[in-house]
Amino acid sequence: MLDQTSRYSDLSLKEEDLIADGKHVLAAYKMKPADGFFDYLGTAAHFCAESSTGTNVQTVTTDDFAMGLDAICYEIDEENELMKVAFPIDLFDRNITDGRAMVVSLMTCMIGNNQAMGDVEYAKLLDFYVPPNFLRLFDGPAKGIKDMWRILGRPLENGGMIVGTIIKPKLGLRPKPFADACYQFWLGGDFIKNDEPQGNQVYAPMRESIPLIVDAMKRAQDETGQAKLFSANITADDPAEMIARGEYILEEFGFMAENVAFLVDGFVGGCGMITNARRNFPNQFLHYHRAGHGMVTGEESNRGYTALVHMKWARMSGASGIHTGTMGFGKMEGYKSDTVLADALMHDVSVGTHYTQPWEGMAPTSPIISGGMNAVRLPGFFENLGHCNVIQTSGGGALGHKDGIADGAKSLRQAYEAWQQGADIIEFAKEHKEFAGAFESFQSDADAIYPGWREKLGVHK
Ligand code: CAP
Ligand code: MG
Repeated sequence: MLDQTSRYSDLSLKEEDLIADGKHVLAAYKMKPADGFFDYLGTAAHFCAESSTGTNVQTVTTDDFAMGLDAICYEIDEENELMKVAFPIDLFDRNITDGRAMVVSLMTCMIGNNQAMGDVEYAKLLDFYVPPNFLRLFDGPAKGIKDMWRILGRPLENGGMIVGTIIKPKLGLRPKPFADACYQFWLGGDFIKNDEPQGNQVYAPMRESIPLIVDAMKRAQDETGQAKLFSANITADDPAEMIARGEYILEEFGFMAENVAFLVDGFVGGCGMITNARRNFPNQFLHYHRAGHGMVTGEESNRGYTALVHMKWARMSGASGIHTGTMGFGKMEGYKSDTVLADALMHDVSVGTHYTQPWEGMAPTSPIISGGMNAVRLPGFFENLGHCNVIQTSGGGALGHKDGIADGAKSLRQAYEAWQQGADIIEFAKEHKEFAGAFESFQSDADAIYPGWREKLGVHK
């Protein structure tokens, strides 16, 4: 196989110069060469060829102009299996409709054919940097958590936790019991989402479910005097189906259209599905569910990309909110260091694992914290994250509360309020029965996090 080191690597390049120049997307990979082919730099060079202008042999058609678009390996640290690549931004595809850039083209080059090369044992995209002049060509979010705070009458800065749930069972609930559960949750909570597989199943046709959900929302708003929010799943293979679902849902919500977000299963659906929703329904909060991401983002996966990369792509594609995980406090894999994910989504300059990214005013994407959470687990989560400006959804953590769904919702809000106030959690629980009820409902969590809680709360069973 052709050794392409001289053409596709240049270790004299300086990262700060590449950033100052503003003409390259920079990418850090964890990479291990397969045995029997090239040395580390040679493998990195071949990886760059396959990710930009080359293949495994020299082609007669390549001219100087094409070579100017070569992706270049500019740094390696073999001992730490690290390589860094500079991709000229002119490699990437642009819309003929409006000249804007597209995430799918970044993915095709940065984690496309290079993911299964015979001479590369593995390569995983760890982090990337986009120069501001290129970043502004991506849509970015149209709506965000601030729009939810505005609807809920909260402060538009630090408006705090959106108290949410996912109506369980994940599948199998027919329209009336589904809507009844919604009403109950909305008596104490703010936000309800479809679970990611729920849509238009034969036992719960959307045309039956949505009108009942709208009615439940109206009754809960009347009962509580507070606005309520729903995230309806419009995920579908066919863009026309997605648009038909979105239009139908907006028609049914009518003057409450601002109260409905659109849920899209963006990992399995792909970035095109996110853009279809983002560009056809720019007035709706775009809720990105990431089910399936674990196949590439998991720590044990040495291929694909990290959750950090996933979050950055989601913000660039225009997600208003994306599931960010529970940073080790819930049921899914996660790490306390995952706060870097929230940073990449929310801030105007985010410090990643390998690059600091200026977002130059691109709207933030709200972290959606979900997966095995409940009122007992929440204070520890907030302590680690350092704030509560997130959308939080607890399915089992609300619908599994011993005193019912409304009390489950109230327990979540009380957990948030307790942390916000810096209160002693057990003392706060003594004064708030729904919160105390969560300790009794999720006793193994309470035992693990607050040993001795039974005596302190006077619970004897
Ligand atoms: C949470 C959830 C979400 C997970 C996805 C579930 O339900 O509805 O899909 O949060 O994980 O089905 O597990 P529970 P992530 O609250 O009952 O666990 O948010 O990490 O993408
Ligand atoms: Mg789910």
